[in-house]
Amino acid sequence: MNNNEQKKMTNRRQFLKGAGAAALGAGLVSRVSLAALPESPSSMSATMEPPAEPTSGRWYNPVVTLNGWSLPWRMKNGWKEFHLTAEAVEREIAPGMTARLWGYNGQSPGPTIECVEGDKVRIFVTNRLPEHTTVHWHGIFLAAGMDGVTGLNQPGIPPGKTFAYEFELKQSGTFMYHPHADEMVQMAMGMMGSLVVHPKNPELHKVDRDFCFLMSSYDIDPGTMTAKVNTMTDFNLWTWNSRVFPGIDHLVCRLGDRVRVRMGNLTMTNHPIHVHGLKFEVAGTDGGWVRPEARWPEVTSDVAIGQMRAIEFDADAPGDWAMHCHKSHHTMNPMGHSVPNMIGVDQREVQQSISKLLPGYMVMGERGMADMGDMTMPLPANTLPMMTGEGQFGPIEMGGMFTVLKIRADQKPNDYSDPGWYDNPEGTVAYEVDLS
Ligand SMILES: [Cu+2]
Repeated sequence: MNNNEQKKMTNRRQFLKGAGAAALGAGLVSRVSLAALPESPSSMSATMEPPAEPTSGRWYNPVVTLNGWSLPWRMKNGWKEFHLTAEAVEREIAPGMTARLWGYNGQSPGPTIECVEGDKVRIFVTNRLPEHTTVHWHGIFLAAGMDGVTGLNQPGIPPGKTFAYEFELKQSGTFMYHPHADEMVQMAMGMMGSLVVHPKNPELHKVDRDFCFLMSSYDIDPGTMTAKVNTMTDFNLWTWNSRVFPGIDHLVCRLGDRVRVRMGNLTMTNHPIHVHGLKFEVAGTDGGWVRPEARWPEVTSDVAIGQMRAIEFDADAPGDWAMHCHKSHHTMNPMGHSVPNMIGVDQREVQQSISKLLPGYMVMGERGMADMGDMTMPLPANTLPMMTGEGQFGPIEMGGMFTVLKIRADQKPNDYSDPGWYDNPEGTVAYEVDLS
């Protein structure tokens, strides 16, 4: 054995001893039996799981993942053990459209991982994808060998294999996990999840409701199910937790609640997130908590690519309030983006001639495009109209990154169920002026 070979062997041995991700090869798994791994539970549903109280380990105030859930763990010799499985999934983007994506444990995004500052966590990652993958723990302070960049920090996890990541949490805040392997493909296919580290003292940064979601974008042609992975700019689905309006959970709050919304951006552009009806402050980033004296009031916060923002507000205004990305193309769904601007063009003659060839043909856009909000235009299978959703006063004419913040005086603590539309007190709704 020459020097170089010896060095390689030593490195390999040190690697297996624990400085780097511990490789559990197929042989090893069969020797120790699969029972050595914690369960890797799976969910097929896009229904919000109510906040999951911790069943073991340190107590914390759990988060609520929009259209999602938190991953259970087991305690083993002082370690909190989680098990992620990277795999192909089907995700309902909104009723009427399902996408074939990649994700974790049956879902895109994967389940939220919740732990507590000071926890020692061991996260097993089993790869059921057709290519190698890794997991990067975005924002977490850890040993370089646990950081998950293929080639730089570890070899990729080959298909069929399981690796373990181990770290002790030295911080609290809002983070995320995603692959650092064939990233363009794996993130365009929906591989990501939220990672929340709660403060060791549950009284610190305490809120009444703590929501979280990740932003991702997809390019899925109407009538198809699989995301195109080479798209650079022209995405047609702008999602929160791989859902679009009207499929995104409403943020239901009780009047007077202190509310946190944690959001991360893994799309290829920035998203100015705007909340109506009240003001908020950025209380945390993926670098940690913002000191109270360094916060300022806002109603829109730009979340740049690769950033996380935790905004906090007092839910002091009862009502139904829009919460959305302020880029108007990001509150639209796929169908209809190729319609030319026909505002002011008299299309009656055209309609007559085309109707002879295509009975039922209908011109669009003469008065703007709002008509599309209540149009029952036949759509190709498995896609969504550009503008959709129905409110108490008619079509909401939105899609994409849009949902409703519902603040109610009579909402029970810890009740996240939909209270229905706001009953506006008499005399508080914009009204038509009688000019007769
Ligand atoms: Cu946006």
